[in-house]
Amino acid sequence: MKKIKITFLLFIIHFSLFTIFTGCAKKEDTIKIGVAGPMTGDQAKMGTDLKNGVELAVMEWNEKGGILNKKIELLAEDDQHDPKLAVTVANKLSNSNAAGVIGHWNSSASIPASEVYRDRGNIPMLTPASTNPQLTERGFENVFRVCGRDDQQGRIAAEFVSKELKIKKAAIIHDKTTYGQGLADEFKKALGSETEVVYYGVVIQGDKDFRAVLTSIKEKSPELIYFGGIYPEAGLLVKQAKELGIKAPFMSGDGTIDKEFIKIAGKENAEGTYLTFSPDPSNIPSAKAFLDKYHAKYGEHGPYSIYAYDAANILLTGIKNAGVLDGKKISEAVHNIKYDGALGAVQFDKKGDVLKAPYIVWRTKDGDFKEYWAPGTTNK
Ligand code: ABU
Repeated sequence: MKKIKITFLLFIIHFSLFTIFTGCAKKEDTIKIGVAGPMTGDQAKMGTDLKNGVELAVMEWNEKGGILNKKIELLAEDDQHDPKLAVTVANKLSNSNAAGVIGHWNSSASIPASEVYRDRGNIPMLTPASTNPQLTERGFENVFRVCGRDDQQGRIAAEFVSKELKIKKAAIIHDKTTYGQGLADEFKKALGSETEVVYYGVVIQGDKDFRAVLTSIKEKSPELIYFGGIYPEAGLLVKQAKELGIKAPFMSGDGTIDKEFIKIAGKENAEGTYLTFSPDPSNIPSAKAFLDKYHAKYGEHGPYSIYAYDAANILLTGIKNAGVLDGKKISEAVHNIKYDGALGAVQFDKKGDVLKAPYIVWRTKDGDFKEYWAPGTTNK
């Protein structure tokens, strides 16, 4: 009887170990990468653009056989642009053995999430969109930014306002987020002495009624209103400013340059808004194949779809070059890449920032965004 019991016990142990090992082996049949951003909520359009760009890159790699003889599996996570949720998402992706992550979209999510990825094995994190300088100023070896920085775009916005528009009185508002406040402050810092800041104030992200702030701004008669923030609030600010009879043009940054902004503001109200962003990819020959594929599969691209696509391709090339699923080694490989992507040549400096990040000024016209001004040029 005792012998039967021992045999039965051994069988159970053997069966459990077999299940565990085959289960693990099954999980390791793929190489996982994460994509994280605001997939639901008021900024869901940005998360979706991000996911689509990454998904397209993963599909192309899988069609060519994957990496290291394995298919790539994409894990999409929603941080709802919430810093605490971003940490939860980062832990979840780390627990799932993601070899790298494309994301997050918001600087306020990317900064806390990057600490998790670093602490969980230097998992490389490539953000296509987070522009706050602090992200790469901390010297993390696993953090990369495929886009530019707010000190760069704030400077270009300020040069345009002071030197090109020759604005004498400007109002500045921001949404109190890492990105919004950071950008507004970079803009303020870079303004020439010829432009006086007659109002500096805040709005709360998620609020819907900005009439009190706008009424205070109107009393100061600024010639331009600069907003550091994202399109849901930017759209309402522009709409309500027009309703209050404010004639001063609006200016904002890359967080506002999406058709959702025009939808929320209303086509007529949005007309003449200035925005800083990188040049139009439709004029970049290397972007054509990506844009054609993206449009056929998902419809119109968003501002950061192409950045997400290039970021995913760089990460996957890094994994291939490293030859192992080790965060430190993949991060090192990404640092060494000179990538020729849809956006052109991409290479990182020691901090993980791109070597080149051109910003220009766009302007809304006829319900769309048009390139308007580049540093060193004039529209007069
Ligand atoms: N740079 C656009 C908005 C995303 C962020 O940096 O928070």
